[in-house]
Amino acid sequence: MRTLGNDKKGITPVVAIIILVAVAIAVSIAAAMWLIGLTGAYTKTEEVRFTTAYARDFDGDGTSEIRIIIKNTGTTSVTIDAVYVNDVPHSDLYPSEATLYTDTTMGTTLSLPQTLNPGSTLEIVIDWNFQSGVSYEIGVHTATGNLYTTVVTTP
Ligand SMILES: [Ca+2]
Repeated sequence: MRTLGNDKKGITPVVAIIILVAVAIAVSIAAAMWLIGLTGAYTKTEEVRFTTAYARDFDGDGTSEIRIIIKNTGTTSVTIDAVYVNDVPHSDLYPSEATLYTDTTMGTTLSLPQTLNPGSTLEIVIDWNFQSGVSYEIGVHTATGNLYTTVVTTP
């Protein structure tokens, strides 16, 4: 008895195609999830903008303070850990560190770091021995290492 011709125990072509299609779909879904995850990670951008930046003698002592208002215009929360004047952190300025206040009444000092949620703003009044008629580069430094700058000229 020769039964070689009837001895096919392998999968039929139809089953093979179904398995191939199922595997292809599974791989596609996995790839799509991975890409979406990547995109989500990359679209969480940090961005800080100055909505206000100018100098004025707010406390009437004859020297200017610089007032800035910054806004988190990115899609992730941002932590401000220092204010820079001409590339120097406010706590390292010479001959004395700058004092930061929460508003122009200069009654409450502002301590850093401060965390800003997307869309929120932060007002900072910088008190230092700013000279008259000088352009200063004011920067806000974030915990992720970015420095956002603007230039303010004192009156
Ligand atoms: Ca002043």
